[in-house]
Amino acid sequence: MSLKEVLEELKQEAITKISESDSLAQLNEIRIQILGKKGSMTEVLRGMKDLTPEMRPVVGSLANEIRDVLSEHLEGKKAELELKAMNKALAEETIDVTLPGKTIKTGNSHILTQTMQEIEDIFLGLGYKIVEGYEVEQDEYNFERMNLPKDHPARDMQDSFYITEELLLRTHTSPVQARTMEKHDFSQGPLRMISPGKVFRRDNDDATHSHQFHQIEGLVIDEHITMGDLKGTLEVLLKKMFGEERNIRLRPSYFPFTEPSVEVDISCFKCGGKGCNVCKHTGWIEILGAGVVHPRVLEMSGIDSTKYSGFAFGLGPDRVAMLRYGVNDIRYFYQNDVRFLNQFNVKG
Ligand code: FA5
Repeated sequence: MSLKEVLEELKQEAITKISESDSLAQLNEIRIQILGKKGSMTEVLRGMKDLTPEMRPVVGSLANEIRDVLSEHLEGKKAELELKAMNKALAEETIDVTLPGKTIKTGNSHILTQTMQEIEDIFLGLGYKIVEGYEVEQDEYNFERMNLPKDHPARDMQDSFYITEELLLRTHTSPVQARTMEKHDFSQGPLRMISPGKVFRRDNDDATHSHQFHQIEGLVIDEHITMGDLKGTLEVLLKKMFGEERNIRLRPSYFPFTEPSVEVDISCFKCGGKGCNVCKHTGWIEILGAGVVHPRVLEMSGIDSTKYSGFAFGLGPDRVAMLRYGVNDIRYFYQNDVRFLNQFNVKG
């Protein structure tokens, strides 16, 4: 067989091998076998030295031609196999976008936050502003300006955590009254505010007492404000919170910063007033302390008590939430047990 014929045969064989190969690795193997340094093509071309000088360029150019043809076939097959591999991978990695996704647990507001926000919304609707106070408060504002001078016996009802003699964790939200009153400009209209926040007392923790709890202070100051305005406002609040059919009752009480002072009860929402374990068989549930602002409190904050009067109240949202949701121990609110807290996940 002449060298030319050998080359032609090699070409045909190589083309068949290339077209039959079914992986990139195999194709690479074939390329080395034919065109590599020790490949069959190189082997054949070594025989060129035995050719006549006239035949050498003829066979040489044929060899180049064959090399080009085979390179083309190799490239073509390579592209074909790469495409096949990519399509296979795409088919295997297909994502079904209709499958349900992983649900992410987002948590929810604490039930006390939800309760306070609900109360805030009611008062915003009545035209009140929301004021924030300081949790670390001066004795001056927590007690003195609330008409509780040093050595006043009523200070015993609200024993505090002192940081220094003059600095303490506030025992109620009432100091926000003084801080707001002293800044208020009556030429801009009456003062109507609520102030929600944390308060602290040296109470022994039990089912209805916590050393840290919440209060929402309310204060309205204008000309001619009376106890009637207080009653009407609280009626709106408590009916919205506990139901339209609730009645409210004011009982005389004592706070140094209000005169007269009252405790406010609502008719029991469980038994409707007949008497049950929730209302301790009285038909009524105590919900907040309130009263007409003491003239001395107004004067100490620079307000003319002969012209202006006002009402104030202090509500315990922890107790409101306990009553509304039948929680029988206030400490559950502060134990961060998700089994308890998740019950109030409004998002479900
Ligand atoms: C006061 O703190 C007054 N500053 C409220 C007030 C404001 C009266 C304005 C008049 C005018 P009292 O100590 O009663 O009042 O507390 C008010 C409410 O806070 C109570 O009705 C109760 O709901 C809640 N509370 C009091 N102590 C605790 C406690 N240890 N744990 C949980 N809630 C409490």
